[in-house]
Amino acid sequence: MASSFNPNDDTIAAVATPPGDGGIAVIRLSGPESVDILRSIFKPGSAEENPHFSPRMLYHGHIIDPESESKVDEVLAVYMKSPASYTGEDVVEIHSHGGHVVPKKILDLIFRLGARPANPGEFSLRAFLNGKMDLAQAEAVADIVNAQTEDALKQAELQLEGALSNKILEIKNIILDILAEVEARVDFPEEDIDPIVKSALVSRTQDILAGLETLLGTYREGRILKYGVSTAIIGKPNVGKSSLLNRLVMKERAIVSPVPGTTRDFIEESIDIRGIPLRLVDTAGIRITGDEIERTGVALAKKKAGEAELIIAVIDGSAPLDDDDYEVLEGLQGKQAILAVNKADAGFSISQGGLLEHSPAERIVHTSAKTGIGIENLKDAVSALLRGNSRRAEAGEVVLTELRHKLAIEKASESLSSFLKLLDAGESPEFLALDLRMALDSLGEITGEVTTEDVLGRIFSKFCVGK
Ligand SMILES: Nc1nc2c(ncn2[C@@H]2O[C@H](COP(=O)(O)OP(=O)(O)OP(=O)(O)O)[C@@H](O)[C@H]2O)c(=O)[nH]1
Ligand SMILES: [Mg+2]
Repeated sequence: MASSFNPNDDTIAAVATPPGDGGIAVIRLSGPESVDILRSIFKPGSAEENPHFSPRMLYHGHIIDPESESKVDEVLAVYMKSPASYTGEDVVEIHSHGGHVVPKKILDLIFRLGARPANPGEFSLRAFLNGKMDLAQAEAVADIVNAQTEDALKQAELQLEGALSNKILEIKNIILDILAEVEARVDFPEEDIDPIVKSALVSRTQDILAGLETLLGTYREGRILKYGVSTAIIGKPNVGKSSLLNRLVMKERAIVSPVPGTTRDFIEESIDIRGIPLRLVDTAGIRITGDEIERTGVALAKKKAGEAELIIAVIDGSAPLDDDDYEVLEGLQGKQAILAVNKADAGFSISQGGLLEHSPAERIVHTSAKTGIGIENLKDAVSALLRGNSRRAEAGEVVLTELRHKLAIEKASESLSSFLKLLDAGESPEFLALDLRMALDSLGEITGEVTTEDVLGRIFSKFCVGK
């Protein structure tokens, strides 16, 4: 472990709740001075003169500025003694009133008394460095905070409980066994490995490789769970894009009107479709126009369509297609796209055959944003397209959500494949051991046994302050 962090020698503090309006805020301290700092600013509400602060007891009182002796706020405070705390250090949490002013005033007092502002993720970094959790678990903490859907939350909770870490540990233990077998032969490099032992090593390694392959296959689902899917609703003006967005998010979010060119700016909303978080963007209707503002909107719509991972293209099925529609349809080439043939309530006047030139049948859905017809089919089509052939993870099954983990597993697989090749070629045990060690190191990166300051910096800086 990188020792230059010296995690334990100073005391950090931050407001752990989001800024802004709120009934209460939680100010958190971690480090050796935490309790002393609390003692110097806390005056108990009851007769008790100078509270002893028994661990895990909630104390009611006031925060007092020790210089001016003025009351800052009425609070509850709790002390969690090292090592039985989130960070493994002495931790104090002060529950103050919320808002912008009070928590900041208390925090400033705390800084005056010697604590320093915590960096993003620094509480979790300390928890990791103090062995309270491994790196994959620390990353799961951030995922819990950032989860957009129930499924994403469940997955993050699984990983925080150690589901991924345990799986990696199991695999590492098997590799360690294989390594022990191989190393036992290092002193006899001229002797060939017994064919029976050799075939056992091969089959065990192949089993591990198959397990790693299965895990890698979950990344598509994991990524979707974690990051959501950027989705642009596009189409020519007046086909019902904004109506469709409103229908999907179940509120009057975007302005709808019979005037073509109503939406100019883009409107973004997050929704949960069959457990998949979508970041849905409604855009201006795409057409050639003399209006400068609308033209800017059209350019923005095309940009959003270009960036989106998924497109929901909308056409008005009750009117014949025109050039503006064809421009939209032609833009779908090579894209993940669903075609919503909207206004299904108002009759149908385009040829289904013509549409099939632009989209496979299973991606064409007839909808009415007005009545709600076909909306469930649209959700099914989106979910089927995004999940593709990838199997949906069963409840309780761990999936890969982190690119970092995926890359580490790929590296480990490469090393194990190389080990198999060298074993087959009758290479000396020393060389074989090298590949096995590399595989172990790669897997160790996931849980943080093998890591660098740089990697830690990158991981924890993505956290919020106070976590
Ligand atoms: N009959 C019927 N009318 C619809 C449907 N969806 C939308 N409309 C109507 O079509 C008109 C345009 O709807 P919008 O949702 O504003 O269309 P848009 O594609 O966002 O239009 P722009 O923002 O101008 O590009 C409105 O009068 C809607 O009430 C539908 O499914 N059926
Ligand atoms: Mg609109």
